[in-house]
Amino acid sequence: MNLLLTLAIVFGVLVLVRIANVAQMAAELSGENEDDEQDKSNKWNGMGFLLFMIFGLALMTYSTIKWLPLTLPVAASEHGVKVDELMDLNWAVLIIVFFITQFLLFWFAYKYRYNRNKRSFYFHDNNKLEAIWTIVPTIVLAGLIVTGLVEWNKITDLATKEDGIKIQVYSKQFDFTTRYAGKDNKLGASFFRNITDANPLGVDSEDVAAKDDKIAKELVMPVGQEIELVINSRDVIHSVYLPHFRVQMNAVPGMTTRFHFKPTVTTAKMKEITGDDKFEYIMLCNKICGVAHYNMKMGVRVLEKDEYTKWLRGEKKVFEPAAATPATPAAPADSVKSPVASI
Ligand SMILES: [Cu+2]
Repeated sequence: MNLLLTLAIVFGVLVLVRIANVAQMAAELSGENEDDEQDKSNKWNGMGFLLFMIFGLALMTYSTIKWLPLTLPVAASEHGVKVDELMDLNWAVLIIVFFITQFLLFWFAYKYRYNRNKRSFYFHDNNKLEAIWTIVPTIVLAGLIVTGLVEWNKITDLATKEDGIKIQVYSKQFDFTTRYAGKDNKLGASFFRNITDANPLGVDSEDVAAKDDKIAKELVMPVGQEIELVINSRDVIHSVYLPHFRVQMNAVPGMTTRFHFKPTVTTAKMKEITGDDKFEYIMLCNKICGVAHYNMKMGVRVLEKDEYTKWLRGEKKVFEPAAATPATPAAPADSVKSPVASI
């Protein structure tokens, strides 16, 4: 079938070439001026450029408008609103420049097609022109970069934000686990050698701060409160990605990364905003971390403060009082079920 198709295409092209040759010979025989032929051909090529431009730009505009509803809804975090503003500004500049340059590209191809009556104007250089096309993009780009950097520094500046509710996001191939700091807002220390089936995060059972730590399989946050995600990985690099909150931070084995932000829209409210009863926030792994990477995700909910407190009360502790007694502190090497070589 493929062979037939290839042969059909090859013969099709050959036929077209023959037809073009015959047309040319016919024109020569009928005594038409070769230059006129050339002019006509150039004109059609120029028109072709214009048609292609109109078709391409119309298609681009149409598909942008058509698929726009599939993009993310309004940002559900305080800094996310700023991120979106910067994104919109960048898009505005890009779209304006895109339309101007595309128009000029195709218009020039049409307007300045070969014409034997016109001679091109030669000049060696033009300082004014060069200054304009150097200075204008420099100012625009510097403006975009500086505003972006200022915002980025605000987002990542943890020094002034030590008041957040601490939630650990622990990543491994191929799932996330969350740990909530409890009343003292201190996460108990953890160490990979402590990892057992009963203690998947390797939390130190001797650490007083760990006593009230709670563990869960979803990320639940109270609305309007500063949240500090404390991010770790057990094996390879993962990435904690919360698209609706415009949050992303790598989870790196052997070190702790953090992200500080404030959720501003509850799940219930976002259902209203999107008009989608089934809407749920989601956390995804955004670093290709292995075969099941595509399925590495966790449900996220943003609740009113009292709902959050109620929910947290119902979750289980890392060390339930009964299970805490037989736990062996400073576990010897033979108790290590999942050694992690990378730390
Ligand atoms: Cu991953």
